[in-house]
Amino acid sequence: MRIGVISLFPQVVESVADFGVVGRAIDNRLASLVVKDPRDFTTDTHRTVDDRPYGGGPGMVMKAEPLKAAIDAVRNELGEGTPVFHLSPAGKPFDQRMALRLSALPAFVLVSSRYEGVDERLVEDSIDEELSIGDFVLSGGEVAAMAVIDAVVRLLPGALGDAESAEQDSFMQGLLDHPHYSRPDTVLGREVPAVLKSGDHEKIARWRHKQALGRTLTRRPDLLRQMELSDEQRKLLDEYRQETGLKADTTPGVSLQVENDEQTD
Ligand code: 4F9
Repeated sequence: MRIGVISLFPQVVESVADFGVVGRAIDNRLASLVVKDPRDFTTDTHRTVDDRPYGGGPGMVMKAEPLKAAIDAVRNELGEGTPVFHLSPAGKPFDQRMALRLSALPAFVLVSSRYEGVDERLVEDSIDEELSIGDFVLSGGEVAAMAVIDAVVRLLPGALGDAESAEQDSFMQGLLDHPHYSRPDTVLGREVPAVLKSGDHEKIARWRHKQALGRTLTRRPDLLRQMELSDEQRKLLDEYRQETGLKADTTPGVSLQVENDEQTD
């Protein structure tokens, strides 16, 4: 997989290749990274990449032309039809499903912008899709681009060791992860849940599944609502509610006991 990135801070983006799963994948040639700086594609003596917004207001807007030239240059290396994504808080939410979609591509380009945004005509001309990694504003798109690269590259076959395998990741099942425990038995005055020491693998799997469902119910009811729950999963959730004293009908926006119940936020 070839990944292109457009950024005014190429060293920041290139640092994803220095460590961890992404670094190893790049070392092993499962993925490669090409980073271009729009400032290198300016034609004026001051190498201007931004300008004041038409209509007034605070902040600066990234100029279309240096971005366009940088995108064209990276597309020239990665293939003319390579899709281009712009990281923006106004984008479509980037999630595990989107990560899976991108992991199947031979190449893609991520555009990181700084300042208040980019000239909309560049978006219309050269951006296939805008992606948001969450409902917050960053100082620039670099950290968001690095998050996307990490989420996608770890899905490439061979990127993770056996112990890390991606299919086990909670989001692959649409649920939050269950809690994890390691030695010793008692730490910070708290004991490990007894079931995890029982040696009964079926019971442990059931307990973990229940915790994953329960945590998703309390923390991300929106995720549960998108799921088709099995009878067993409903039973596990009922047990979780009983064990934790959670009342189904007081959970905001969720009533999972009734099938085909109309859901409201
Ligand atoms: C991009 C925030 C993607 C969230 C880009 C400032 C951004 C962002 N997701 N914030 N520039």
